[in-house]
Amino acid sequence: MLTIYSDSHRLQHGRSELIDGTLKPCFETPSRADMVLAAVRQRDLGDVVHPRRHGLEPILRVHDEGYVRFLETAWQRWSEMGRDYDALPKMWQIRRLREAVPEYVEGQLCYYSMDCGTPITAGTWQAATASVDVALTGADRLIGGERAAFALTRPPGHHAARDYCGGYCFFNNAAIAAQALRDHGMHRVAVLDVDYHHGNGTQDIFYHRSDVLFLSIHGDPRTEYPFFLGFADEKGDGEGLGYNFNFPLAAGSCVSTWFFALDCALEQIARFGAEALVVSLGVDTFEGDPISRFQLGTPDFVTLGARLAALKLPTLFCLEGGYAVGPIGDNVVNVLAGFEARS
Ligand code: SP5
Ligand code: ZN
Repeated sequence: MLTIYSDSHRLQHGRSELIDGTLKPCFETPSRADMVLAAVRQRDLGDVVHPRRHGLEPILRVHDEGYVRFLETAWQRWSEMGRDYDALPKMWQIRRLREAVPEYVEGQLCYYSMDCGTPITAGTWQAATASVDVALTGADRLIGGERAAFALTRPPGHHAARDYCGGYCFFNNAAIAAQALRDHGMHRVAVLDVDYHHGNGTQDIFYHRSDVLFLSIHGDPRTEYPFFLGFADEKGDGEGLGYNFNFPLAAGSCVSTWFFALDCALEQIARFGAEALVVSLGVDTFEGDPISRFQLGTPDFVTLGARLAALKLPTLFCLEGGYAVGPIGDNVVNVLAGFEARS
């Protein structure tokens, strides 16, 4: 399988995130992508190519222009105030506060953020746009007739919605790629999110649409991040009613429970008649993940890949979470190798 990768991911290197009440070193680090790339090479998954630049147009098909311009200028405006440390929000536009977009950069940072774990740094814009290019180059390959591609996207994307960042995500790589597939003639696209955390951004983006099916298997938001979305009764709205499926599982759920939910999701994808599949591939479902609570073992990821291959669809994998840095490479490549073995 072809891998698309850019060194620019390194430019996103935040210092800290707010977790359990304290500022801790970011879990989402450059070493994650380095480890995945090393495993891709070591296990001979296939060629590794650089992304092609796609510009802002495909991003603006999915994201709000004000939000995009904010990300483009945020670091410069923040650093012009003499600040040389990461930009993190400290307040949110919660209920009954003014809804207008603030003018001041710090107000905008608060307005356009979902959490205090997604630092904007000097290189965020470059890294986030390169990550989108990685996903879009993968989509190009599918459009060109390839069976599958692996977009080694970092920073990840599935928590980023139309007009906010969060959960280490700035642009929703998988959603932008799915939209690109739609714009290039694929009529029905399914996005399956297997990251431990609900893909709130992707759900938000496609919630009113029937041409992109969204499905997510994740830790139950009653106890797990992102808390405010990802419940089973969220089924889509308007035209999109019946095209959104959430499979929240209790934290600590066992492997067979997880695979049962996967089978339910795959059945829906087959029923939908998808012409292509985008997989939001987080491996924070791993038993050793430091911030998550499912129990998949490294060999289980081979099974996941094999089950995905059984759909017989053109498939684009976009990397999302996974914070057990040592095993992340094997876990990710196991999915891709399991897929290839059954293709
Ligand atoms: C892409 C992705 O996987 N983003 C995840 C963002 C999660 N951020 C908040 C995690 C909170 C975890 N709390 C448990 C801490 C264990 N001490
Ligand atoms: Zn995650």
